[in-house]
Amino acid sequence: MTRASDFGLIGLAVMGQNLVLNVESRGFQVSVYNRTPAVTDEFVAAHPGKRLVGTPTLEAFVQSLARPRKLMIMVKAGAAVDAVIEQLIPLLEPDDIVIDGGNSLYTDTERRDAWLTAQGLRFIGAGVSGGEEGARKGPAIMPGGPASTWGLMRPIFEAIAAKVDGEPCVMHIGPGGAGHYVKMIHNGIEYGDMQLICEAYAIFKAAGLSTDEMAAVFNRWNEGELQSYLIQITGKALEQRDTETGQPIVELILDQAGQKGTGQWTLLNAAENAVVISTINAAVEARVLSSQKALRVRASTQLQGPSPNISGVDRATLVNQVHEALYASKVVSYAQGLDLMRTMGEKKAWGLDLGGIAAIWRGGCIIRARFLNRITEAYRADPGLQHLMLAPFFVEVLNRAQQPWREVVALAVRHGIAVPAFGASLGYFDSLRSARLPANLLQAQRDFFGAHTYERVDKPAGQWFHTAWPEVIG
Ligand code: 2AM
Repeated sequence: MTRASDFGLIGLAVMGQNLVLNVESRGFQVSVYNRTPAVTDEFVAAHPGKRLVGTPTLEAFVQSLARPRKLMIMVKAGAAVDAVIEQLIPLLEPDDIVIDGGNSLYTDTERRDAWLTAQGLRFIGAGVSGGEEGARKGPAIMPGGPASTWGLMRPIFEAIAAKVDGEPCVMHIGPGGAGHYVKMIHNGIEYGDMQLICEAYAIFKAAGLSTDEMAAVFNRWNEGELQSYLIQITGKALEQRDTETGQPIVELILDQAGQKGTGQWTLLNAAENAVVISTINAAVEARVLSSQKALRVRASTQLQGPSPNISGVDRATLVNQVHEALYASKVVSYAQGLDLMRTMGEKKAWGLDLGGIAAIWRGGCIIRARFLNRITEAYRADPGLQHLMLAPFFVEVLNRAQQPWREVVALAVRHGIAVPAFGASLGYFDSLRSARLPANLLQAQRDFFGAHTYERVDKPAGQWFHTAWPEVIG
């Protein structure tokens, strides 16, 4: 070993390996360690001539790093992260920086932050998005932790992050668990985007479009307002043929979706904070129902509905209407995710820069999309923006889209095509724009059975009333 390494990484699974290669490719020397030493040896041997230092023990790993040490843990989220930290603590020195780059739950990150801070160390919980390819070529990075680490980590983070218009897709998100929290919201939004696209596909399928015709639609959409990585890969996925049968591969894939939990975490957090994220909610639940295939097959023979065939509709009109439904629903979904981030950011005093967060999501990550620029602009124009759906640009989009959006949801409902996320988004839109909701009757019910009292529209706010409701027997 010639000199101390600039950076170290623990955990050489594919994400870890790709991140190491990314960091190294930017001119840094990287030490690597893996619990199973053979993996380290193989990895280093597979990349001759690179500035990689393979270390057989955690002690040797720590000793190989320049101080203050900057080391990233890329092991399975959960107990493994704690196990590694436990082993690291006695080996590290004050001010060393430990980064957890895995998909950790933000409350775990908060706990680890307090734990390492108490040891005189510095902890960064960094959300890293972009999958294996992003890790290698440039992910979006959402680091949370003490501000004192940002200046030290910035050169490495900015060097390895994706770039959009020359700007690196990384910023210091906030203290404590803020980084992993924002990554969690990113994933929730990703669930929403994916489900909305699937609902568009379901409608096209009911209209009789072939997968090639659908691919052409998504490819065209990817040139416009909906341009995004997920629209792009949808077009490509629909074009793909099975090598064995020659059939569109999508039609051969079992309709049973998996999930790793970040969507459910988002839902739990929204419930805790009384924030409505109905689109993301619908998306998570759609995955749950999809996974209950046997139950659905049984129900399909017993529960009746209309034929999902809508092949009689005018295709060009339908495609335009679905475009609007998808765009508007997507706006609602992002607005809800941002609402949750704003609420939590304020509660935790994280000082989240929502416009900045939208900007770093433009590259590297799964939800990267052109329209994120519009979100950034909305927050730049009005940093105190209460709700994305009230930003002038999005008001216009939603007002333009609302009629075709309704047509799509109505058509789907009439023909028994399940569109839970389109429907949830439209329901939210209509609730939000209702100056008066039927909650007056709800308040009457609450007062009726529980004497919960109510305010009146014709009396000043803060005055509470109770009615002597008639007695109900039986
Ligand atoms: P391994 O090669 O020794 O299994 C993904 O599982 C990565 O996390 C792998 O690099 C794996 O190392 C590592 N990993 C999982 N659990 C771990 C633990 N408890 N301690 C250290 N590394 C762990």
